[in-house]
Amino acid sequence: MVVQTKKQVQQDNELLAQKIHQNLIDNNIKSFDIVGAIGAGKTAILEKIAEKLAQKYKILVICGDITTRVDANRIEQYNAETIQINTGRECALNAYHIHQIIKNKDLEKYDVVFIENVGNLICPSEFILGTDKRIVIVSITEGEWVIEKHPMLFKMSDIAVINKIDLLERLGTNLGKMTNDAKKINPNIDVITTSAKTGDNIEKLIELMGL
Ligand SMILES: Nc1nc2c(ncn2[C@@H]2O[C@H](COP(=O)(O)OP(=O)(O)OP(=O)(O)O)[C@@H](O)[C@H]2O)c(=O)[nH]1
Ligand SMILES: [Mg+2]
Repeated sequence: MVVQTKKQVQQDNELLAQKIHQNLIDNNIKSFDIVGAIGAGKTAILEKIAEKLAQKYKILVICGDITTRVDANRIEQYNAETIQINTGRECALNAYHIHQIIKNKDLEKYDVVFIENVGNLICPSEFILGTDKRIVIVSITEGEWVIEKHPMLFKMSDIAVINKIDLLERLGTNLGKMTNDAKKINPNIDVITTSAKTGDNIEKLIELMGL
């Protein structure tokens, strides 16, 4: 019997993620994984992105959730191909989940791959997935302390999205603190505020992604 330590599992995950990334690069695919708290607006933002980009690019979206096909069905309405992974009791996707999907796909068909991770700000920090960029999404409804209290994903992300700014006046959340916290944790991170409801700054986010 072989008992793997957590560190070994993460190392194996990293190797597989590197293989996935090379495979995506070899097929000229731009790839992004989206992490963030439950209900922060990951799917809503992907819906908006798919709505704007599905004419221009052939998009594949892989959605991770404990159960259901709700998110994949939502995004599919905007002409992106979707695959839903149900993780059961696992609180994050890992490279093995992505490998299972990618290995059976004709990757030449796609231009962009998005992966929406299971909603939470903790577990996804343990596993990289082999994408070009990681995007972390929080919203102002989670309170201005959410970034300060969950620094891990901000350390390892390229773009931080603060969503639901259409609700700012009503909630009075300290947006400046949230932006400063993200920059303090990771000076290289791009911070952008959005509203998936009104579409505010979605174009700018797409630009930041280089799409
Ligand atoms: N007012 C407002 N509501 C939003 C915005 N973005 C998302 N919502 C709403 O917030 C709720 C959760 O949005 P989702 O897109 O499902 O969030 P999620 O991060 O994908 O959630 P999980 O996949 O369950 O982790 C939905 O009712 C959305 O309509 C926004 O910018 N403004
Ligand atoms: Mg979702």
